[in-house]
Amino acid sequence: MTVAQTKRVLLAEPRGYCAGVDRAVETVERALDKHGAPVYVRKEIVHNRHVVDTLTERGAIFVDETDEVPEGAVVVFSAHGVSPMVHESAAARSLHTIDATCPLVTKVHQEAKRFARDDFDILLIGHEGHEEVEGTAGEAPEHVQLVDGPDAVESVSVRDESKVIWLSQTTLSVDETMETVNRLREKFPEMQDPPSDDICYATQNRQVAVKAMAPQCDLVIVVGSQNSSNSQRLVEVALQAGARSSYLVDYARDIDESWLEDVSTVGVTSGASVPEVLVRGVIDWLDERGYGTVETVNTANETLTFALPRELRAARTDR
Ligand code: 10G
Ligand code: SF4
Repeated sequence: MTVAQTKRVLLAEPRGYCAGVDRAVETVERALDKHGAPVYVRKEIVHNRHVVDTLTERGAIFVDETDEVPEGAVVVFSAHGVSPMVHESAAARSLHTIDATCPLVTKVHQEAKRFARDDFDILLIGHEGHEEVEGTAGEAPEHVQLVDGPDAVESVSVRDESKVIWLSQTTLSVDETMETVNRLREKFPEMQDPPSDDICYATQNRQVAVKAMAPQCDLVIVVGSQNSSNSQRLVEVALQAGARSSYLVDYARDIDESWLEDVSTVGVTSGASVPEVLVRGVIDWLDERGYGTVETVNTANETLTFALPRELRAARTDR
């Protein structure tokens, strides 16, 4: 049978927006409705080019730090969370803050605070420089050490081996994190586990769906931006699970035609910060090139939603 006769697309489910992203994007939209433009947003509300560009067109102004926001203006904190220092500096400038931190990130902040209060050494598994890790570590900088992957374990040292706990960023590779944890436990056998999973349901579900799909795929296209940690992880998971090749693209126009050489099955998925319209664009692009059959690979059904920040809740029911 020739490749032309067997071309098909496998579409991972779940994919795309998680509950925290949905809430964060809507928070900026409702803040614009309520307060009018401009509304300032500290950092990218979520790590997606299209989302940031669309909100910019609507009147959002994205800044790196609160000192770029005029005194008294409205500023939204991104879904990835902020350290207490950021809250303090916003208060010092009398900013009107709206916090779009995902409740599942806030949960990790609470864990960090609690274990710091009990004087534990907290080993925070995550990626150096990522905003979420900066926010979580900022809750207890004197107790938290960042562990950026299995190879970083060697250099970790603690004060008291009987009072050690690991926590993590919410968007990591589940398998790589377990490898890091296993190495940490070899070194610190008494190390405690987090009270509940820090890698969130959405991250886990998207990785499970990719794992189910990847062994059948010659190519897996992950829709997502380069700075999106969870989207990057989906490319790694696809390759580890047996996909012959995998690439991350913001838009269909970023796909290189040469990736389709000798490809019969293309897997498609998207990161937690990616609007479905971008996945549609990829599906249409593939359809135009003969990949017209689309089969869904479903490994979970997601129903979780989060309420908007309190001051914007009325605006949501008014819609
Ligand atoms: O995957 P990361 O953390 O880079 O973020 P994202 O904006 O691409 O996806 C949504 C995830 C978060 C807001 C982090 S909790
Ligand atoms: Fe929340 Fe998970 Fe989405 Fe992050 S990836 S915003 S923790 S649901």
